[in-house]
Amino acid sequence: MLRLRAAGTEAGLEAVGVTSAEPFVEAREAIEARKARDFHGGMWFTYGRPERSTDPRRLLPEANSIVVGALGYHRQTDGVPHDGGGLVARYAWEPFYDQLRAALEAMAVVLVDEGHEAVVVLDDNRMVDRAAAYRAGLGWFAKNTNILLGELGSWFVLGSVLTDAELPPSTAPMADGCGSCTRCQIACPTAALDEAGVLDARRCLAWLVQADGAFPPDHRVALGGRLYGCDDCQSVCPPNVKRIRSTPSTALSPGAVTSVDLVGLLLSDDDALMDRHGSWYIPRRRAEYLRRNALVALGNVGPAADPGPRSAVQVSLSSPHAVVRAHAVWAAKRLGHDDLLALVADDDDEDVIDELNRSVEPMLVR
Ligand code: B12
Repeated sequence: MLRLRAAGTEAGLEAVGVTSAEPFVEAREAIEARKARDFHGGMWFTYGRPERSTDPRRLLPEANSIVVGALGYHRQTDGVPHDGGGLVARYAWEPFYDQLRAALEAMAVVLVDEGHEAVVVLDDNRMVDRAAAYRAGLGWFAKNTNILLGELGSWFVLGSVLTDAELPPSTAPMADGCGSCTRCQIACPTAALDEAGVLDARRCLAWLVQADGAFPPDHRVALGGRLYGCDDCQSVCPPNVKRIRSTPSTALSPGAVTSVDLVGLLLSDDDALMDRHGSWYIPRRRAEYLRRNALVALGNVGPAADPGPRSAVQVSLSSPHAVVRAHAVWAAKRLGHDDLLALVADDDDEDVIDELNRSVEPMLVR
């Protein structure tokens, strides 16, 4: 176990724990309960086949143990230029899942060397990562549903190595430490966490940027300048705030993407967009959904008086994709460029017509 842990920590893991390969009964119940209340908002992931995602032995029938690892992704942002709007959530700034996979593989190698089977799994529809981390004693389920590693905070991605080795489980799950704190619930821009520990994905901006179809009109203004993901429920969490103040964070890697120039994105061609951002969850792997998100963000941050946002909206109004034209109508109205709507006056797509008829609160001119 010492060799195993050392392999993981040398490869960058900040915490390693072990649990049995028994099914995650509570996670299955939680998934079913959320589906019954429609809280999954059309998500599939682990919700698609909960009987599989909550039973590790569906992945490795001989599994006896799960070794769980956590890789920290908080990075220093002092002096990082902010590039024209489109905010990217921290977990997507760098390929942290690749770094996590490499660290888990380093532990798998140790197990295989000792004659065991080992299967690495992370951020995969076939396994509930948080439930494994919780049972392996890495942290508790915070009210924002993230696994909070005590004073280390929650800026961690999680993954596992399933193995037939019989490893001694770590200590019991960590006791709840949120107490009476409700900061994450209050900070959520769309009240998606009104019930502690239960996320209503229909309102969660992190899901809405990944979901298919129109961006829900009621949550467009709340999206602000976000392009991908949302960090609000973690940014306000006291252990996260404290850790950032007291521990110097790792520097950002060259090539990290913390924000994306929205105008540049909207003026790029689809191939360039997918080349740059293809590792993100983009609905149906189609660039028009990235444009949709960018148009909502642009409608919120503008600046309305600048020629760049105006020409990005103008180009988008002529898109062959109705979802892009429809959201460009919204952005044009938000930025006060109603004169551009003449470009879609004869559009016969229902969604575009609906947007033309929708009343939109103009953005305050800055
Ligand atoms: C689907 C999914 C999403 C969905 C839904 C998230 C959700 N809360 O269910 C969306 C797209 C919204 C999303 C967003 C994010 N995600 Co996500 N996501 C997943 C995925 C693929 C499955 C999660 C899942 O199974 N949910 C099902 C529900 C039922 O699980 P749960 O919320 O954990 O449920 C437990 C708690 O609710 C608890 N519980 C039940 N009742 C109560 C009551 C109280 C009072 C409390 C405290 C707890 C509690 O028990 C439940 C069962 O175990 C995992 C990867 C994986 N394969 O596991 C990543 C994962 C959960 N996501 C991750 C990340 C980083 C994020 C974001 C931070 C990214 C971002 N910045 O935008 C946000 C965080 C939003 C949030 N507050 O959850 C990490 C979380 C790491 C961590 N420290 O916890 C994971 C584990 C990916 C990874 N491998 O690292 N995600």
